[in-house]
Amino acid sequence: MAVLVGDLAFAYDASSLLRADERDLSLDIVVVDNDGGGIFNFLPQASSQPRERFERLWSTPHGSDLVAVARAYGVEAQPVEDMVGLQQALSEPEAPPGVRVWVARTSRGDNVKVHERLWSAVGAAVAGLGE
Ligand SMILES: Cc1ncc(C[n+]2csc(CCOP(=O)(O)OP(=O)(O)O)c2C)c(N)n1
Repeated sequence: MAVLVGDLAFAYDASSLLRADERDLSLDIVVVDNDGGGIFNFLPQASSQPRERFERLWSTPHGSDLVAVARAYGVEAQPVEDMVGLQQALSEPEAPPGVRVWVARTSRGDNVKVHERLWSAVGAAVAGLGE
């Protein structure tokens, strides 16, 4: 089984990894690490407030190495180098049981731009339906 979580959610509950190896678990935890709450970059505050204020009050970047955090709890952890490598690791049939953490570094700003492109494409496609 695999779960996908944001970096803040992971950081809040990281202590749940303690002694995870003693549980009968086969779990891959994929962390999208954009150094803070990326969801808030979609709010008007992201552009209406000075960057420093927005980062302090909304994004709350942790600045932590989450691979090191997971390893400190005794869990196997690796940075994600690319999507192909992650897909192969998650579909590995011979993977030993246990908990593994995969940390994918992303950018909150780039994420908003990707969504804006998708919204434009969807809007254009939907507008084309009426023709
Ligand atoms: C227990 C709890 N605390 C705080 C919040 C408020 N909250 C909603 S989204 C969010 C940020 C989540 O950040 P992250 O897990 O990094 O995911 P991302 O937004 O980057 O996808 C917070 C703090 C919440 N929903 N639940």
